[in-house]
Formats: sequence, C-alpha cells, structure tokens
Amino acid sequence: MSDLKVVLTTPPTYGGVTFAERFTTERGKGVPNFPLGYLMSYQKAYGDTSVDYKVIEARLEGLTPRQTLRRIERFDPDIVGMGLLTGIAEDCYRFAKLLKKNLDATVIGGNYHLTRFPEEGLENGFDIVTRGESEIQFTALIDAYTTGRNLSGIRGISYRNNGEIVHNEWQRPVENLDSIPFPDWEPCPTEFYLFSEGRGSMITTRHCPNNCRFCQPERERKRKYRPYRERSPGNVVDEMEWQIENFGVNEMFIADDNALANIKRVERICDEIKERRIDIGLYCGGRADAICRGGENFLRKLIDAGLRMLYMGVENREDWILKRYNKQETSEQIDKALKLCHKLDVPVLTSFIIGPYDDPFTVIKTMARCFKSMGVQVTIYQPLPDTIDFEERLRRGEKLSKNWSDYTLTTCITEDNRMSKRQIEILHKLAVISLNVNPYQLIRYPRQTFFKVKKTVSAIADRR
Ligand code: B12
Ligand code: SF4
Repeated sequence: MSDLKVVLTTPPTYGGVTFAERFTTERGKGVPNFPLGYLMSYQKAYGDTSVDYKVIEARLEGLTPRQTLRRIERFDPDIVGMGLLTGIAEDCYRFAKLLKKNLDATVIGGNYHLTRFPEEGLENGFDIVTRGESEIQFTALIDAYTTGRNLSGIRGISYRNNGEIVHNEWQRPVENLDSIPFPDWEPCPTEFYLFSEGRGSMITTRHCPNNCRFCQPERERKRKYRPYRERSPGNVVDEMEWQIENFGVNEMFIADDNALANIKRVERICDEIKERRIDIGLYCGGRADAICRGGENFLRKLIDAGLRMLYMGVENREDWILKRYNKQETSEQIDKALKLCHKLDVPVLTSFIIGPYDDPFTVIKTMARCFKSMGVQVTIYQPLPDTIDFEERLRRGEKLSKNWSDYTLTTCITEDNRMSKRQIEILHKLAVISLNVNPYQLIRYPRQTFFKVKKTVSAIADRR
C-alpha cells in the first residue's frame, strides 16, 4: 500500500479557450479525456491499486491558473500529470512552471507534443516526459515512485539525470487493446463530460492504417509508437453496454481516427449490437474509400445498427491536391460515398482543409461538394509537429513557427502558398460561416443549424 496521491489535469487557459476547443465542446460539455481515463485504468489493473487519483478538467471547468493551483494544493499530490497537444503546449509550460514554484510534487507530461519535443518539456517545468502511448511507462513510473526504483530501466521516458537529459529507449505500446480496461472515469468531473447528457464516447481502434502527410509520422516513428491496432468487436460492444448501464447513455460517438478501416470488423460490431438488442445512436468517422468498398449493403448494416451520422474528411475536390496530401482516395470515391449517404439519408459532417495548394476556385469547388452536409468543419492547413510534412519542411530548412499557440488550425503558417496568408484566412472565415448556415441546412437540419450558429458566434467572439 502506497497511499500515493496523483492529480491529472488539463492546463488552465492563459487567454481564452482556442477557436478549435469552442467547436469541440458543446454547451460546456466536452468529450471525456480518453488518455487520462486509460492511464488510470491500466495503472490500477497492472500496478499499485491504492493510488488516490483526482482529475481536474481546468479548461472545461473554466478554472483560472490560480484556481487550478489551489485545487491541486488542497489535494496535496505527490505527482501531477498533464498531456500536451501542440495548440495548448504554451499554456501547459506556463502552468508546469507555476506548479514547480508552488508545489513539492513531481510533474509528469505526455501526449503528442512532448513525444516530438521531450527536451522542450524538460526545459519548461516538467520533471519527466513519457513518449508515445504511455500506459506501460506511466504504470512503471508510479511503481518506481513507490519503490524508489531507478528510472534508467523504464522505456519510453525522458528525464534529467545529474542535469543531463536522458532519453530511454522507445516503449512499444500495448499490443492487445482488449487487455486495457475501460477508461476509469471515477476520479473525473463527469458532469462536464458529454455522457452526463446521455451522449457516450469511446475509442475502438488506435491510430490509422493510412498515411496522410499532414497527419501521420514518418514510417519508422509510426512503426515504433503509433501502429494501427483494433479492439475486438466483443470488447467494443461490452463497453457500449457498460456505458449504457453506468452512465445511461443512448448515443455513442466513436472518436477513432479511422473507425471504418476494417470493414469486416465493423460488420461484426454491427452484428453484435443487433444480437445483444442494443438500442443506441451511433456517430462515427469514416473514409469515403471504406464506404465505396463496403457499398450499399455495408452502409445499410451500419444504419440498422444505429448509425445516425458520419464524419468524413473530404479535404479537397482536386485529385492532384489529394495526391499531394497522400490521401489515398480519389475525388470520384468521395463523390460516390457522399451520394450513397445522401441516398440512404445518412447525415454527413464533412471536413476539409484550405492549404498551400489551393486557390479560390479549388476552395469553392470543395465547398460546393460539402454544401449538402449537415455541418462542415473547415480548417487551415498546418504541418503539425511530427507529421511527415512537418519533418520534410524542417529538413528543407523552412522556418516553421515555434509559437505553438498558432497551431490550432485556424491561422496560416505555411510559406509556399498559392494564395496570400491573408486570403487564406479570409476564405477560411467565409467558408465556415457560409457552409454552416446555408439554406439547405436550415431546411433539412434546423435543430443542428441552430446550435451551430450559436457555437460559431461564441467561437468567433472568443477567438484569441
Ligand atoms: C479523440 C480525439 C479528439 C477528441 C477528444 C480528445 C480528448 N478529450 O481526449 C476531440 C474531438 C475533442 C479532439 C479535439 C481536437 N483535436 Co484531437 N484527436 C483525437 C484522436 C482521434 C484520438 C485521441 C485519443 O484519445 N487517443 C487514444 C489515447 C489513449 O491515446 P493518446 O491520446 O495518444 O494518449 C496517450 C499518449 O499520448 C499519452 N498521454 C496523453 N496524455 C498524457 C498525459 C500524461 C500525464 C501522460 C503521462 C501521458 C499522456 O498516454 C496516453 C495513453 O496511451 C487523436 C488522433 C490519435 N490517433 O490519437 C486526435 C489528435 C490528438 N487531435 C488533434 C488535434 C489537432 C485536435 C484539435 C486541435 C482539432 C480541432 N481543430 O478541433 C482539437 C483540440 C483539442 C484541444 N483541447 O487542444 C491532433 C493533435 C496534434 C498535436 N500535435 O497536437 C491529433 C493527434 C490528430 C492529428 N493527427 O492531427 N480530438
Ligand atoms: S487524415 Fe484520417 S485517413 Fe489520413 S492518416 Fe489521418 S486519420 Fe488516417
């Protein structure tokens, strides 16, 4: 028994929530924090069961840095952990330094941004950084803390030893996803999560078999820490039942990168839902090529299992631009998939990128393709750290912004554009407004359009 106390938190904001965050939360409720839920459930299953956890959702709860600090102080933790996506990295660093100044606790950081820039974390308030998926190394760290074991044997972490930064060997992530227990939501402020309104969410696969240049890391890093893996259909449907029983959910948002990648597996999930007579509305993302491969029967099967909406990355109307992104699907496939969804009355939420290869005509053509969607998410192309494109640009000597707050997909940071940065940003705003409040949507999806207008207005008003 250790009686170790651990706080896991999102960083408080130092300047208003980002534009992107406004869109991903609804009426103050957000998608549950999968990484934190999984870190805790795995640690409890395979390590010391007496660890006392508290999760603070500083951003969702609207806490200031001082308020967050006071909450953490009251809990008097031995360890504080934070995950860093690039867009919120600056906030994380400021808060980690505040923690170090005020608390006698070990500050651990993880997630995408620190996987690429572990040194940066160690220079900005973090004592230890975990790289890649971290269930195994997090459990080992807790174990080391309670037993006094040396950090040198723990793979997948970076830390300082006598002032020198040490990067231990990579840790391969958990191979069998079914061996990870369902995320632990007990220590979380669940009233801020969507499932408090009956809307569940889950992750059924990790990562993606495709290799879009703006999304995936180069082959070697992908092999080491981001291989595509799937949970078994039985395990997925077990979690659906668990969420229904424990949180009373009646909708399920499948937050995978590429949920329909393996058609046979998805069909088995649908069969299992039917066999167990589960009545649930399903919302998930899927690529057009999967819809085309599966065809009408596949889509009907999904609808029969409860599909209420599909989220599809359309990206662009031009084949040559899709090729540059290495999207590995054609404009014809995207058209065909959208038509099929339309024919079977499946609302589609599309997303597309305005990027360096676009001119006003390619943007208008892509917008036309998305016109009949239930909603459209438009982002500006950014080479996010660790992606194939980011690394290639760095190698070419391109000066990429190191102001991480720019990386929220709403500003233009690339230099090799066919349009000016200003034109791209103006087109982006026009596209967001015109596509999300168009006459077609107002008639076909009046309720959703109302909420979207509300969100768009408050996101624009709150933009930093
Ligand atoms: C689900 C998801 C979301 C959800 C919910 C996220 C949530 N609450 O957890 C929603 C839809 C809200 C979302 C929003 C956004 N997302 Co998102 N999202 C994902 C997605 C598809 C899955 C994430 C996930 O849960 N994976 C499963 C968990 C178990 O794995 P994990 O997140 O990697 O966590 C592990 C490790 O990273 C590490 N770790 C993570 N946190 C911590 C903390 C500590 C203390 C430790 C020790 C370790 C650790 O251990 C975890 C367990 O193994 C990923 C893509 C992906 N394949 O991961 C993109 C991804 C994370 N999102 C991304 C982006 C850009 C965004 C948005 C900015 C997009 C937008 N324009 O709206 C917003 C911003 C959100 C924000 N607050 O900043 C990028 C991040 C890139 C980057 N470098 O930061 C990703 C990688 C997609 C991509 N390739 O572009 N997202
Ligand atoms: S953009 Fe979508 S399809 Fe492409 S690699 Fe990322 S998750 Fe996979």
